[in-house]
Amino acid sequence: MSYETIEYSVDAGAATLTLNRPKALNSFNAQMHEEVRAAIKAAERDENVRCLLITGAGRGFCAGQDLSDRNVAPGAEAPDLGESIEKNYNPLIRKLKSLEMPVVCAVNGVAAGAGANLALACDIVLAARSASFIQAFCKIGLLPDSGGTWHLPRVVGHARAMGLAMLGDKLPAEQAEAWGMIWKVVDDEALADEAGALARHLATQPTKGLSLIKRAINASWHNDLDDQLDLERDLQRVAGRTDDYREGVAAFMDKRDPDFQGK
Ligand code: T3D
Repeated sequence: MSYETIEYSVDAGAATLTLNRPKALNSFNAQMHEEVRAAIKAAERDENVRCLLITGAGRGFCAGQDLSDRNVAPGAEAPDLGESIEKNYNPLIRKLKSLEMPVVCAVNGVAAGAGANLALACDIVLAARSASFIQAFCKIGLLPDSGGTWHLPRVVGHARAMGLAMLGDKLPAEQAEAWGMIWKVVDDEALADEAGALARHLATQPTKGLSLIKRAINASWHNDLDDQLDLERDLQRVAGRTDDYREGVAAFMDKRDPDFQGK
C-alpha cells in the first residue's frame, strides 16, 4: 500500500511508522487515521515484524486532531466528536495497548492534544530534549481524550494530572522524564538513531514474552494483588511453553547469547 500522510518501513524486524503531515505538525485528519490503521495492521500481519516504532516528521511529533477540519461556521451543526473518537482515536489507543509486540515512541518535537496521549499509550517513550507535551484540550473547551484521563493520573499522579489537563501548559521533555511520564530524554540529534537501535534490539527479543509483560503490567492498573498473582501464574504458564523460553534457558546453560525467534 502507498501512503500519503505517513511513512512506513521495516528494517531488521522493526517497523517504523512516521506521521508525515509536517506543515500541520502531523495533526490527525481522516486520511491519516486510515493510513495509521493500515500500517499497524500491516505490522501486525507481518510475522517478521517484532517491534513498532512511532515518530513524526519535521519539527513536531503530533498536534492531535487537525483543527482545520473542526472550524464550523456560526450556526452550523457541531461536529460529533464522540463519533470521531469512537471511530478513530479509541480504536488506535486500544490497538497500541493490545498489540502483541513492544511499541516504542520517539517524540521528536511537540506532542499536543491527542498527540501527547498517543505517546503515553506506547510502551517505551523516548523524547528529544527539545520536545514537549501539551494537554492542549482545555484551551479549546475539550477534555483530554485518547486515554489521557486514564494514563495521566496513573503516571504522574492526581495533582499533576489535574494541573496539566486544566492549565494546558507546555511540559518540557526533561520534566516529563523527571516525573516518570516517559522512559528517557535523548539529545535531539541522537533521537532517531537511539530509537531505531532500541526498536531493532527489541525486535531480537522474546516477542511473546514481551507481549505478556505488556499485558500483565497494563492489567495491574485495575487488578488487586490477588488477581494479579493469578494473572502472573497464568501468563507465566503461557511464556513457559514458548520456543523462546526454551532457547533462553538453553543459551544460559551453554553460556552463549540466545537466538530468539519471537515464537
Ligand atoms: O475533533 C475530534 O475528532 C476529537 C478529538 C480531539 C483530539 C485532539 O487532539 S483536540 C486538540 C487539538 N490540538 C490542539 O489543540 C493543538 C493545537 N496546536 C497548538 O496548540 C500549537 O500549534 C502547538 C502548541 C502544538 C505548537 O505551537 P507552535 O507555536 O510551535 O506552532 P504553530 O505555529 O502553532 O503551528 C505550526 C503550524 O501547524 C501552523 O500552521 P501555519 O500557520 O504554519 O500554516 C498551525 O496552524 C499548524 N497546526 C498546529 N496544530 C494544528 C495545526 N493545524 C491544524 N490542527 C492542529 N491541531
